[in-house]
Amino acid sequence: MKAFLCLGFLLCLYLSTEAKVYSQCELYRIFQQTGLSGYHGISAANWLCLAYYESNYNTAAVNNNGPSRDYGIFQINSKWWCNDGKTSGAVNACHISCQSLLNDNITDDIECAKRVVRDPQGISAWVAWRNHCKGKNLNRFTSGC
Ligand SMILES: [Ca+2]
Repeated sequence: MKAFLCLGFLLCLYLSTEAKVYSQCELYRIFQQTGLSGYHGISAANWLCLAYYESNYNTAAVNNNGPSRDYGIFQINSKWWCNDGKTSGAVNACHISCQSLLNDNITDDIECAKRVVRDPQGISAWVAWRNHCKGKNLNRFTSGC
């Protein structure tokens, strides 16, 4: 029992030290470097707006929506895209563990986001994008970076 508690504590410590809240300009640079900016015709400002309203740029963000959960800065869903081992009928189209969407390395998150927008729904798959970013002036997301 002691060993389990210790393992649990270390795991929490590991996960909490690995998570990160990015700044807008830091994310902007990473989006440029990884080719997310402009991917599928979607500008950096749109990606930043999406990530802001989905997670506040916090990689540790998890939201439980009942049958499935959303993970990381892009709030990627366990029903379709990642595997959290507790979502029935999960597809895991990105072939990744949902836990890997919570650490400070967002390379895999970006690859998965690219996969999401290649689907017919495109960026409209993200409710926060539809509600807060679609058709809006998004200059404030990239100005000053
Ligand atoms: Ca990651």
